[in-house]
Amino acid sequence: MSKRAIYGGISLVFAILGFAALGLLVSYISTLDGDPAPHSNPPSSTAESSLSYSLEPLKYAAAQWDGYGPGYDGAINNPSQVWMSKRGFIVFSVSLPQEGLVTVRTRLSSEMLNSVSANPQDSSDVTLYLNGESLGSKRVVPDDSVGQEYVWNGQAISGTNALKFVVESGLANGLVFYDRVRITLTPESQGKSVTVNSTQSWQETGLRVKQGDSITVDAKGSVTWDESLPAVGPEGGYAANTVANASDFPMPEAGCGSLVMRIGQSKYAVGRRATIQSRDSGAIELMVNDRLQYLGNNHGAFTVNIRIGR
Ligand SMILES: [Ca+2]
Ligand SMILES: [Ca+2]
Repeated sequence: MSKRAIYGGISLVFAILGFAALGLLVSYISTLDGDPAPHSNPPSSTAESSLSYSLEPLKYAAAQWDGYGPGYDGAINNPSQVWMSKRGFIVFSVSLPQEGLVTVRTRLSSEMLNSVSANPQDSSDVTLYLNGESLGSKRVVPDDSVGQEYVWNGQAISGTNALKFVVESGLANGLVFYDRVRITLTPESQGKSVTVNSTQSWQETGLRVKQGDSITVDAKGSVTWDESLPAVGPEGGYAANTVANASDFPMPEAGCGSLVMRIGQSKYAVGRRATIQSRDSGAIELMVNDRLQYLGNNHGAFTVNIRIGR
């Protein structure tokens, strides 16, 4: 066989490989034309009560970007980067079995076409919306082909949840995902209902929390904390620190007759509704914000629902 024939054979092989690669690219692009079906993996782990999910960036539910993208580098089943240019949005859909607190984390940078940048002006301002509600904006690093991890927290619903990453205002230089979008759901319990009597000091709820737990308290009802004044709801009346002997109140900075909470050494103004992160581990106690020595002339009670997320 002549040298020329060998080279001819080799170029033919390269041509075939080239056509095969082109075919793969075309079939990939065609998958982007339609709306990919909403996708979420089943829960991949259950650590205590929380559930974990991961979403592949290429399996988005909807996307629209100026210029180019979403496109990808690497293997379609395991891309090293999924990128999109300038302004736009990408929406992921995830089905959750329960409502609860969610943490969303993924590795991001802005997107420079065929280059990297260390210029802060090449960052992107990325806002994450969960079911239409903003979870806040992050200024993500300029495209460095590596990215950094960004974390958002929100309140998810039971059923289908939409996660929409938006680059629209401020610095708008596109977006790269280097990783799956990882979601941790901490289901919320239905909560416990307790009655807080206005004539008693700190009242045990029978619930205990660990430091860092999230506690949501809802209260209704009315109490009279001073017989010469109208009854008040859980938000109370004027601030206790505007009356005499204010330091005798459990929380002088909270309203007179309002609902207050104690966990370990820390106290929290609750009012009609509050979500707090506990600074201590301990039992949850509640009372009406009134001076301990003047509880006896009070009337009424609050009905309180307490939910704990971890
Ligand atoms: Ca790039
Ligand atoms: Ca009183």
